[in-house]
Amino acid sequence: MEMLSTLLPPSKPLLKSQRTCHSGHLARRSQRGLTIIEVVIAMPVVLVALGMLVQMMSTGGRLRDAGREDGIASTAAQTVVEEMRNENFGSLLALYNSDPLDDPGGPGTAPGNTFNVAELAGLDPNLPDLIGEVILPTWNAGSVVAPSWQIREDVPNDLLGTPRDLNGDAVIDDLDHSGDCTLLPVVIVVRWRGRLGPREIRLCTVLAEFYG
Ligand SMILES: [Ca+2]
Ligand SMILES: [Ca+2]
Repeated sequence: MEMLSTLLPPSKPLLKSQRTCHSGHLARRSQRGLTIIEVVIAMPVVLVALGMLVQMMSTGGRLRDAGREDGIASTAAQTVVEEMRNENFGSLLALYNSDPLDDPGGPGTAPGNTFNVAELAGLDPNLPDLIGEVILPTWNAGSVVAPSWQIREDVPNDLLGTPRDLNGDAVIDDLDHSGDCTLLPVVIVVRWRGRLGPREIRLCTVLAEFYG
């Protein structure tokens, strides 16, 4: 053993600076490796989070647009009702039916039973411009080419609440009440194709004639 120790020089202990350099190198390698692993693990998470954020922003945008469309449609329907309230009660049938020939101011001068909401009609070029409709408890006693519109109590319509008494005699009959009705149920419908697809709002009300 004495001989071996003589022949083989004793291994030199590492200097402190050498140990520090070696361990620092290992640490940097470890750190670099961990950083790459972390990036690889984090990338899908970041991508999923970004995807969810984009989806949330897109959904939020569609909902905001749909809310704005509903507001436009509601305002348009309410405007038509206000215009009807400002008209002579006895002229409402002629003003808001589909026959332009009986318009009180001359043929084609009345609003009729349809109306346009330009901001909504423009969303889909395939839809007609007239996307609003006025529905009254009417009955055509004439024909398609020569209509004769009446106000009737016996027309079944859930939205209008008919059959119902419209002239205050507590009787529901099948007569024409365009000359003596005191209540006129009205439904305003607006249909359009918006950001969330086909949409529709209905405004149901009852106009009444008041005697001063
Ligand atoms: Ca008319
Ligand atoms: Ca009646």
